[in-house]
Amino acid sequence: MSAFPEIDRIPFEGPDSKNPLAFRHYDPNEQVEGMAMRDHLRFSVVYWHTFRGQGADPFGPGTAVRPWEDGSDSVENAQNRVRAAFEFMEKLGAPYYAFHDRDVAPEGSSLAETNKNLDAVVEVLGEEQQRTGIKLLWGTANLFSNPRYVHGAATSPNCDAFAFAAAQVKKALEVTLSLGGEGYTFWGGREGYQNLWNTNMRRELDHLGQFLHMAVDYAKEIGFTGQFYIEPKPKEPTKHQYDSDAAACLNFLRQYDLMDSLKLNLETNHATLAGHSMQHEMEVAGSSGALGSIDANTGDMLLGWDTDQFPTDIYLTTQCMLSVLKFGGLNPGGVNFDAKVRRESFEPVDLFYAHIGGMDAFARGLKIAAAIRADQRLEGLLTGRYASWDSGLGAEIESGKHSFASLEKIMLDQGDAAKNVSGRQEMLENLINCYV
Ligand code: XLS
Ligand code: NI
Ligand code: NI
Repeated sequence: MSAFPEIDRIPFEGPDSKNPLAFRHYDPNEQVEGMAMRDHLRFSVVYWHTFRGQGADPFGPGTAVRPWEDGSDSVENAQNRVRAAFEFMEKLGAPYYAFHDRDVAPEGSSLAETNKNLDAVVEVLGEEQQRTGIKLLWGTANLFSNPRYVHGAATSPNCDAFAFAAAQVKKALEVTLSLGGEGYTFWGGREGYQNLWNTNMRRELDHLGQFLHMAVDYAKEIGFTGQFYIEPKPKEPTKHQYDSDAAACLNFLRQYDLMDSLKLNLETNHATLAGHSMQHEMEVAGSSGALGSIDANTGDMLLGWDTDQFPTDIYLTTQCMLSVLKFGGLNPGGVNFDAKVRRESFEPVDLFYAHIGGMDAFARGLKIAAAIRADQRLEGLLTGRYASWDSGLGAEIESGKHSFASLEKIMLDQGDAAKNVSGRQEMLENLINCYV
């Protein structure tokens, strides 16, 4: 039985198409900088929002109309949902998906029963992957919904919560491996604090470091070679999440000797909640060789919480794709739509409109970014700005030939620094707008 009987495979129809169920910019086979768009963008659909989101908010229950659901929390319903999800992804033409363990299968009354439920659904996930060729971008474990994690998982004051989380991640890693997952993500969930009076921060951070080392060790043990990611977010659900932004995550990874094992999975709405732009976060991660994957979405500047909307802003996607190209691409990461349709967009077809819009916005951003790079004007201006470091004194300093004393001598002789050149911000902003 089809879950989306009225919808065919979404075609690419080009920029002039008026068909709302067609791509106008995402042509998976189009070559950009010598590689197919499909391989640059590596689009991924998230299971939690797209197949578990009901549209509930603090003021009212879910509104989503999902005819394939039987309303129960049974394994059978979960298995049928998998078939609906793969029909959706296949019709959309998304090559990847991502899920939390608890998105796909219901929890049982014990860990053993929960694992059994998960296995039963994972079997269908495997079958559907086989049937469609759709792959798992990354897996993850939900270490935040169950009340046992009320005070956190790896950072809980209750060592049993830590132990249960360890068991859960162990299983999630096994499942990710069995499905050929290309990565595994740690988003902090409730790893943070609401109040410092009841928090031993140092101890909690040490535990988190230990937890991640256990994950890395277990991955080695079972032969999981996928990429691990840590996903920054500054707040929600806790007041302060430990993985608050890219810089905080990098500091944590360095402190606990995990830089070689994890990269960052950056999410746009989390960047803005942290008071940064996504471009800032991408530059911070990329500059440390830690740009892993992106959770593509957008917030609403007038609301100020994690609204996880689908990205449609071409300026934003252009910035993202400029950074992606600059730092050598996302593979094995991808553009993962950690985004949800609005509560008011409750029909199944809205899931298509939302993803088509996001994919087209990123495809356009990719094409614009490639045009900016091909033109080399931006690059030329940037190179020129640092020209003083390319020869003479600058080159000598960079190569370590100088000290405070030798530089003092030079400046005493010279009397003053050479004149500065304008930063030309407005000119550069205008330049970018020539391509957008
Ligand atoms: C929540 C996070 C979450 C992660 C996966 O804000 O974005 O959805 O991506 O656990
Ligand atoms: Ni996310
Ligand atoms: Ni989010």
